[in-house]
Amino acid sequence: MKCRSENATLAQVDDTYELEFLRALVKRFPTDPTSKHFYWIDGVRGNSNHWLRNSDHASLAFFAWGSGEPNNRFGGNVCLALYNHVDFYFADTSCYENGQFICELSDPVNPCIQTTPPPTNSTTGAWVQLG
Ligand SMILES: [Ca+2]
Repeated sequence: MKCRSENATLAQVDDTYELEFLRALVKRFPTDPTSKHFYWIDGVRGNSNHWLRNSDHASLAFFAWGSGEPNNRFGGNVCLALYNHVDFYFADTSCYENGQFICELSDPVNPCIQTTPPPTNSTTGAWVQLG
């Protein structure tokens, strides 16, 4: 998994503060409104609508679903992402969608984001890696 190679995990979005930090960050990246943009965060669907962390399989407690989500559209929506068509709130989606990975280091003050292309401005406290 992409984050693990950086000694990080997928971003664990545990509260409104982290959510809004990441929403503001991803909104700095170029977005084509006619395309789908997914930013993967830590969460995998267990049974029915029970969501777990990938890392330790703890139950997710914080959700910020976008309008109409989770809808399990076309079935198999077992991955969790911030999605541009719901203003970068949570969406359940197929893990096979083409998305970017938001990684989080164990230091919660310094989350990192891996994506291309880079944001137009660097963000204090964020760390950007191309590739
Ligand atoms: Ca969905």
